Amino acid sequence: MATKEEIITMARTAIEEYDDEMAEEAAAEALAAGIDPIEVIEEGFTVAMNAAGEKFEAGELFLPHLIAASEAMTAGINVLTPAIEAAGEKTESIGTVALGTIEGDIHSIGKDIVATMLKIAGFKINDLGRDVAIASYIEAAKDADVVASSALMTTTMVLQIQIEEQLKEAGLRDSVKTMVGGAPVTQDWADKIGADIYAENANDAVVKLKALFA
Ligand code: HCB
Repeated sequence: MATKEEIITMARTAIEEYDDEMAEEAAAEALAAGIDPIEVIEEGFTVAMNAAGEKFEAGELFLPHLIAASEAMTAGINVLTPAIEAAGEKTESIGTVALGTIEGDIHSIGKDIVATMLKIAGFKINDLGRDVAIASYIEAAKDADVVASSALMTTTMVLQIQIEEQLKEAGLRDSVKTMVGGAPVTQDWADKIGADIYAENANDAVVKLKALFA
């Protein structure tokens, strides 16, 4: 049976070689070997995906490469998700989180991982999808305890301010907590716009939201 290091390497190679089948195989081998699926996602797929993003920025890769890499990552995650959900705690709902990728932004992989992890931690998820209009977050806030946005681009993260402002205008800001995340988002940014929580990754989102509702 392959070792953890070999499986993590295979997961990275699958992204580097845009190989959906290899990504599925790495995921299946990880499950068979009893390796934490989250570790495979974070140490394997995500590391290689971020490297692809850097190469894209440097002009060494082009959009079709990013699309192919993200398809491979999604294929691998699809194999892991049922196991992650099955291993999850079956608790009463702690609270409802309305979560979406912000207007103008179609990056959904990270948002989906956050949704899965929060779900297994006992939160009810209202997945708003991607390219979510600010008005849709405000509407969803009426039935949520947390409004969470994901932004992967510097050009779209600025719209997270709009969520704060429009929640205030609708008189809803005091009845919900807001969470922001996504690669360019930082704690400084969250503080600047007045978001309640910044989560660096899915695990951080779980820890911080659980603490909030403890
Ligand atoms: Co895309 N892209 N992309 N992309 N893309 C980025 C984001 C760049 C940084 C790449 C680069 O230039 N270095 C860049 C943005 C630059 C900027 O800031 N302005 C970029 C660009 C420019 C673009 C296009 C504009 C390219 C083009 O068309 N010319 C285009 C966007 C079109 C649009 O949105 N309107 C585009 C398209 C794509 C795809 C379709 C090929 C693909 C997305 C597929 C999909 O999501 N279904 C893609 C990908 C995959 C990336 C990179 C390579 C990886 C993103 C990713 O999935 N990471 C990314 C490079 C990078 O981010 N370093 C690149 C892995 C996940 C697990 O990490 O950070 O998303 P995550 O999520 C974490 C974490 O942030 C946190 O938890 C997650 C799990 O741990 N988190 C939250 C996330 N959301 C949260 C919300 C919360 O409330 C709390 C925590």
